This record gives sequence, structure tokens and C-alpha cells, in this order.
Amino acid sequence: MAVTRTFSIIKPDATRRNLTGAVTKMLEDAGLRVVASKRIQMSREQAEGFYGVHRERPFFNDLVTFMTSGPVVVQVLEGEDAVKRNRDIMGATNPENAEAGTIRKELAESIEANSVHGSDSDENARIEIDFFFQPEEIVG
Ligand code: YYY
Ligand code: MG
Repeated sequence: MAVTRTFSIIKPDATRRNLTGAVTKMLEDAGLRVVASKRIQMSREQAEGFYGVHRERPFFNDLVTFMTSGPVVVQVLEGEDAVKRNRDIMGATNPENAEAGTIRKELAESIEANSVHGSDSDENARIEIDFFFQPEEIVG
């Protein structure tokens, strides 16, 4: 299996509860390496752009409001089959449906405040990494 990269966000519900380290440890324990990381306050424009594919969904406005409600930590993760590995450790979108031991089952508050974002494909990982990081900010 090839070493690839994915994009992750530690969401405002997790930073608010001081869980940046706890989330990062679960990612690292799953075999992922943090090769870029920064704590930012997302602007409304950034959040709308980032979640553009969901623009027509009923939860879009609430999602943008939530993602701008406090600091987030954006990260690039590297590892074997990184996109799938990250999705596996994240768990299902709705924490009620997530498996035991996943980040969302153990830490998330609700389907909206679900603690983490992770890219869903290699192509989207590249797009999302480029959205938040300059190449020199990523040190593999
Ligand atoms: O990739 P993932 O984060 O697991 O779910 P998406 O279907 O891409 O939705 C993005 C984001 O939107 C989700 O993490 C929470 C929010 N959301 C919501 O608030 N209510 C829903 N019914 C579906 C998604
Ligand atoms: Mg998604």
C-alpha cells in the first residue's frame, strides 16, 4: 500500500474542550503522521468555500456557523492509504452510528459538532490541502 496524504480538521467543539492532543494521539496511534499543522480561526468565506459541495444542503448554514464558532486545527496527515485510514479512525458522520474506539464515537458531541473532518478521496485530499497550506508548510 502506498504512502499518501490526507487533510484533517480538528473542529471547534474539540478545540473548545481542549482535545487537540487527544484527537492527534488517536490519529497517530492509527498510524498517521502529522506532517503539517496550524491552529486558525476560519472566516465565513473560507468555510463556505471549503464546504462548497454542500452549499445546497439544508445543514449548510449551520455547518458554516459552527466551523467559524472557534479555532480549528488544520492538518496534513501522511501514512499508508491515509484517506481510508483516517476515515476509519474518524468513524461515521453521526457519532451515534460510529463504532467504538473511533474519534467520533469517543469524543464527538453531535452530528454537527463531530470533532473532525477528513478528506473522502485522494483527489479531494489534494484540493483540501492546497486550500489551507503552502507547499513549504508541509514537512514530510
Ligand atoms: O465527511 P463527513 O464529515 O463524515 O460528512 P459529510 O457528509 O461530508 O458532511 C460534512 C459535515 O456536515 C459533517 O461532518 C457534519 C455536517 N452535517 C450535518 O451537520 N448534518 C448532516 N445531516 C450531515 C452533515
Ligand atoms: Mg465529507
